[in-house]
Amino acid sequence: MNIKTYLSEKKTLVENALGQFIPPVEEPFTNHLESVHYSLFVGGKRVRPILCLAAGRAVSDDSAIEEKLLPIGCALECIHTYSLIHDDLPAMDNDDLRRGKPTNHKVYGEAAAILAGDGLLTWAFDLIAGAGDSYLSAQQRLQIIQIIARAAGSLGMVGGQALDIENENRQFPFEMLRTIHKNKTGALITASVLAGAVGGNATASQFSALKQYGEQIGLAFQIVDDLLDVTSTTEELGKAANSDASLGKATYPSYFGIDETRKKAQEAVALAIESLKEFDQKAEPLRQLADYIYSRSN
Ligand code: GRG
Repeated sequence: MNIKTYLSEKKTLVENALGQFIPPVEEPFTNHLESVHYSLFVGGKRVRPILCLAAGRAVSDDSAIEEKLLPIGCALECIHTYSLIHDDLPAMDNDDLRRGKPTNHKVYGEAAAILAGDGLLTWAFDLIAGAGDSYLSAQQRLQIIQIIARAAGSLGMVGGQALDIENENRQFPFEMLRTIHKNKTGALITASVLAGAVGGNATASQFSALKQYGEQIGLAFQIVDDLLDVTSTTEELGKAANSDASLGKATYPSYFGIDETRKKAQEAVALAIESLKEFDQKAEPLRQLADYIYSRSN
């Protein structure tokens, strides 16, 4: 399989589903919904939904499994987009550019940006709960809600973001950086894989292998993000380059230098692929996604 074609097909699938599942821009909430649509449809690689679909396919013989997982994938993208909108706010990273376009608060103002994030976060759980039984059983939806809520909340992404902000301009042991990355970025990526695993009826041993896979690609994803911040341009990234240093944030390259950091990302990718050794060819997209995460350019 060709990973570029795979990614582009799945991205289209996810974006069509987002168009179907997200409330249209209509009265009386026109302005609010316009700001929600702006950030959701302005671009993005859709990595989390694609991981969810690929994990479901890796464990399921149901050829319609990806379609059944679309509401979950879209919910993950809503949560991810909310986190980016809030992360860009002046009270957080204060960024002007995201996904190659002005950030939500630059276009709609801070209050509207906060509310766009709030709306997306809440809508995500409506989407999962409301995916009918023809998609997933009530038991599966409940389990998926818990996996995603835990990963997105105070013991996951929100907690990681809090630690990240508290520790700006501070020296701290590497272990703290690991904890920040694991929660801020890794938790939602791992949850994306696990939500797909639950939807695809993974066995206990498949679930635990996919957990390891998710943790390693989550780590690789953030290490590569740290690397791209120092090696790419703002144009290539679609967001400000060198923002970590200007915000006084510690990163993998600031502890290990660029070459050693690259090795660490490669090691994480290798461990992710290794954790899929018991899986058949249906896991090929997951294997190639791990490589893609290492080689991505934005
Ligand atoms: C505000 C609660 C809250 C959390 C914010 C996601 C996040 C936590 C902060 C974003 C800061 C950042 C750049 C993290 C590095 C990894 C990351 C999440 C990058 C952006 O994700 P991509 O590359 O973005 O998947 P696209 O635009 O492709 O969806």
